[in-house]
Amino acid sequence: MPDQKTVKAALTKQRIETPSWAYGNSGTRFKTFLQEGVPRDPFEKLDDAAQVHAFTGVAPSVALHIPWDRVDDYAALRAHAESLGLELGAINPNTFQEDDYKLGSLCNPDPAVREKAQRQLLECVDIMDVTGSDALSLWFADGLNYPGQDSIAERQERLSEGLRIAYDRLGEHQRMLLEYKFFEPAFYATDVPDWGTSYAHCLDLGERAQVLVDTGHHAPGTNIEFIVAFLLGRGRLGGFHFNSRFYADDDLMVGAADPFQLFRIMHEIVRAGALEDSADVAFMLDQCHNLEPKVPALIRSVLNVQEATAKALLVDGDALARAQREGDVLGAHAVLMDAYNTDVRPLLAEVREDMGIDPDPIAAYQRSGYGEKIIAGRKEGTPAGWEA
Ligand code: PSV
Ligand code: MN
Repeated sequence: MPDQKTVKAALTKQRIETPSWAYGNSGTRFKTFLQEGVPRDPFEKLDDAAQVHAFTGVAPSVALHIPWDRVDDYAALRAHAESLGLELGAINPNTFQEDDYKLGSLCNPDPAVREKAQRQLLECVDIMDVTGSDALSLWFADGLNYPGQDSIAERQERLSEGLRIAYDRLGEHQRMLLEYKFFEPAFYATDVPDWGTSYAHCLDLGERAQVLVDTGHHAPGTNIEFIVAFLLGRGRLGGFHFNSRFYADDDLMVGAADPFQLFRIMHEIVRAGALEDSADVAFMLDQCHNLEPKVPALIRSVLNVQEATAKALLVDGDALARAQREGDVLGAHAVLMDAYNTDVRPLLAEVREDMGIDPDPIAAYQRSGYGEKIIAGRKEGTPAGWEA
């Protein structure tokens, strides 16, 4: 059995990045529901993120989305993050909310639009230089709604060209993450629809290009842990966007829809030693909280990732390997299920006590009065959100 000390040490060192956009207003295709107390700018998003970190102890970095988080002075934003004990994480260029991008960004048939998108990626690398972020995290809404609308093959060439320009601009300690999504907003063909397409582009680009797995971006029934295991084996798993889905890209709190899937993913991570910092796998959340209050929802998500991780760490690797070698199908499955069925909440409570934080982060947050404080203090101004 894995010893408790090792398991606890791994849980203490785990890092989960929260997305700036999860603190702002968001919505469904039909409506953006406004919440009270929502941050009005990226600085206030960081204030909220600091709460998630304060109560969980494992969420010290925040991903930014540009232009949603555009500021005049990124050094000041970085300084604000550092004053809160935070770091600025992955930079995500948004090339999907301008009219120019109606027919795509890097894959657009119009060279002027492609150039505009390329410039936007380069601007994001400039921002990374100031914020100290190590990852340029790319997702493209590019795709087609109708057969014949554009050339699928030529769009791949345009994509290669645009990615190459951004990749070549990266500094030595920076990397590119390429996220895929099987549909939406395009319905007939998406330009980076799956991990295979992303992987192929990453191979072309070079070692510092890696695949980003957003757990909501697969067809129903896809075996995501297979993808994770494969990419880990090739050194090309750059990170995750964790969230839950019941139907499409639902962006619900991770671990809400299928905690067993999350455990299976974390099992592959632990097996490959990829929890270690040196593995450079970024564990990021990518969620929208439309009904539930945002800060406690993010805390809940962090706890869900921790629980799945703790269970994965409890898998008896020796017993599993033995059963697998002997072809003991039921025995091997039982080893995995024993770990999954363990109630890890007491163990995590101990980990938190050892870290000097409250064993029940959600209750502690609710007691803190922060939720009431932001509702009272952020009455004026425009709340941050998808349209901002
Ligand atoms: C797209 O659905 C996505 O998963 C990408 O990561 C975006 O950057 C993010 O959601 C926010 O729109
Ligand atoms: Mn995502």
